[in-house]
Amino acid sequence: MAEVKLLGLWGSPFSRRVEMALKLKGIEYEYFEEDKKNKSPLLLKYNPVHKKVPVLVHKGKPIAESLVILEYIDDTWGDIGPPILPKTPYERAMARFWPKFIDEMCIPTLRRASWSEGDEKEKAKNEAATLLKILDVEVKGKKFFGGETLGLVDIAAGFIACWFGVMEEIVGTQILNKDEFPNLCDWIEVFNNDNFVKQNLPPRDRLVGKYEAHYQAVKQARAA
Ligand SMILES: N[C@@H](CCC(=O)N[C@@H](CS)C(=O)NCC(=O)O)C(=O)O
Repeated sequence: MAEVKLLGLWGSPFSRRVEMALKLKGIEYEYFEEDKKNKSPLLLKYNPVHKKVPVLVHKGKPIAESLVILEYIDDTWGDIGPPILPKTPYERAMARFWPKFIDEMCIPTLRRASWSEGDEKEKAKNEAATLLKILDVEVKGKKFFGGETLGLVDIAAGFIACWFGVMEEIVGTQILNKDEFPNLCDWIEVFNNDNFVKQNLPPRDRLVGKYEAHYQAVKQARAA
C-alpha cells in the first residue's frame, strides 16, 4: 500500500494545488480520481466533514483542505525539494494571508462574476475588479508572489491564472485584462509558462469542455 495517497479530481483547482506541491517536493503518491456525483467510501470516510477533494492520506492518516495539506507537505518533507512556505515568521504569516484572501474572497467572487446574470453579475464583476487590483498591487515588481521562486501563494492563486481564464473565455468577459491589471497579467504569463507549472495544470481543452457543460447547465437551470 502506498505511503501517500491523494483523493482528487482532475479539474479541481484545489486538488491540483496538492499535486503541484507533491511533485515540487518529489514525493511519490498514489492518485485516486473521485466522482463528485458518486463519492467513494474512501472519500466519505476520510473527509466526513466536507466530503470534498482533495484529501491527502499519509501513513493511513487523512488530511483535508488544500491549504492545510500544502502546509502539512512542507512541514513533513521540509528538507526535500524546494520550500513551499518561507522561513521567517512574518513572511510565513503573509504566505498564509494571501491564500486565505484568494479562497475566501477572490474565488467566490470570480465564480459569481462568471456564472451569474444581470445585476448580480455586474455587481460581482465590480467586486472582482477591486479584489484583482489588490493582487495586482501585491505582485508588482515580483516574478512570483513570494519573490523569485514558486511558493504557497502562487500555487493557491493558480485558480486565477488558469481556471478563471477559461471561465472568462466561455462566458465572454474580460475582467482580467492587461490594461487594468498589468502586474497580475505578467504573473499569469510567468506562472502559466513555467515548465513545472505547465505539467501540473489540467489540459486546457478538457477544462473548456467541463466549464462549457457547467455553463449550459447553469443557463438551463435558470430558464426552468
Ligand atoms: N476549501 C476546500 C475546497 C475543496 C473543494 O471545493 N473541492 C470540490 C472540488 S473543486 C469538491 O470536492 N466538491 C464536491 C462537492 O461539493 O460535493 C479546499 O481548499 O480543499
